[in-house]
Amino acid sequence: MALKETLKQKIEEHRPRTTKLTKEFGKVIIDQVTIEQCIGGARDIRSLVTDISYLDPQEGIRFRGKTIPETFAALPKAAGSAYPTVESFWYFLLTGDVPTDAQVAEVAAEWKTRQAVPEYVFTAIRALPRDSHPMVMLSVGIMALQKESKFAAFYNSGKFNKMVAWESVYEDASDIVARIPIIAAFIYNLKYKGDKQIAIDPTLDMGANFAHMIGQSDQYKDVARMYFILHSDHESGNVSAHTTHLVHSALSDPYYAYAAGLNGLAGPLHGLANQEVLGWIMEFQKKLNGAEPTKENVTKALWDTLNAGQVVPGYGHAVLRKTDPRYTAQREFCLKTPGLKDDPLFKLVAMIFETAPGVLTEHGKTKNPWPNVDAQSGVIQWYYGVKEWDFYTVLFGVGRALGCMANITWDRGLGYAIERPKSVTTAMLEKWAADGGRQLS
Ligand code: NMX
Ligand code: MLT
Repeated sequence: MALKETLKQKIEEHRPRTTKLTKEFGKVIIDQVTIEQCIGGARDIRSLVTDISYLDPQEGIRFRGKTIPETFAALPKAAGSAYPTVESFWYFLLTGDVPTDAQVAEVAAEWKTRQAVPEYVFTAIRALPRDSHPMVMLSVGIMALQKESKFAAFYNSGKFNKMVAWESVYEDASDIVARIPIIAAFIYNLKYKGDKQIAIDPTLDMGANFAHMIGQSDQYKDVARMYFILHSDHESGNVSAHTTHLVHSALSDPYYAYAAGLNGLAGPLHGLANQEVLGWIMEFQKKLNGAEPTKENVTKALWDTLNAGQVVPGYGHAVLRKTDPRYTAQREFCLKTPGLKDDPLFKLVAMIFETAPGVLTEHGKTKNPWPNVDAQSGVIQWYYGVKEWDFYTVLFGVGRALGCMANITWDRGLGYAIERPKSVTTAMLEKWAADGGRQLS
């Protein structure tokens, strides 16, 4: 069965579960909210539902119930590669099923029919100053594509129907995931390669074609596949996924929603941390002035950052309390890649990994002194020659589209409501504080 038919069946089978929960068990309490959470970024409040991925603080992410190694092991691989195609992962994220080779081939063929980007999108990006941040360019590219939205057209057709609205979200979602790597490659070539563009190779899978379009080596094809899969989804409370979900909950179409998500991803505490990590490392190397990095000088650099009131980029997490398995997956990739494991930058990142958790623990503020995904990702890009580190968040944004688009397809399938949490005033909090706590009604 084709992906959309399978999805239709799954959504229809799932709907009664959601209806039963809201109708029969809607008043069951699953959490309570403290003043600290209310002021402190809604940390840990259980108020979102997704079955696409789940983040355990100790274990890290599971996609559709599978850890990262289980996901990589289970999915069909790209020809001649140890890594799955992004197309197979998309099928898996949407349906929870490991696709057959034939099902993957269908997705790949479908993406090829969707991936042509209209010229006006490139014209809009070219109109920006060349020194605009590449995340601005990506966001503008996605917004420019909005006029293509099938969901918006369906809404405006006068025939809008909640039960089938997910189908046009699926169409937009599929167009976005097929086109975003093309836009990203265009931005890369525009900004850093004098606008020398490389045409799509229609014989290649998504990751391999991206490598080809940015003029990369064959080895980079696996880097792209691994990178896009690892960055795809981190349950739905992170800034980019939550923003996409929130904006789409107003029935803004997937283009509006994902451009908003990308704008959140561009924050230095979120996706932009990958650019910050490389910036931090380069600054540190400059200060070393040719000397070898040691535990002592890395410790000093970490303290200099902390004493200047800055965060150590790539460390800490709002949910995780252990080393991010996405960090580990990339570290293992480095360790098994001849050349990369002996690369001076990898060695420095490994030294920071040895040093930073102790320094952050001594500093005593962060609840999680361990590295997150961003601490390791830039080193791999750098090694393969993608040295323009302000581009790294764009790579994150290409991967994150998979998770955000799968989530909002299901949001519409299950008819999730417009999101609208309740505000309180400071005076109310002060009154509840003085009363020694408010009884939940
Ligand atoms: N370096 C220095 N201080 C830190 C760090 C860090 N890496 N992480 C947290 N803290 C501080 C934090 O600023 C806060 O200080 P204050 O009380 O003065 O406001 C205190 O520790 C408690 O914060 P936590 O509760 O541990 O972390 P929170 O959930 O608020 O924030 C992050 C999570 C990820 C925003 C935070 O750890 C951070 O800023 N890390 C560095 C940036 C980064 O790597 N972001 C990428 C996250 C992954 N991603 O790709 O999105
Ligand atoms: C992410 O991948 O979105 C980040 O790790 C941040 C998060 O989960 O909050």
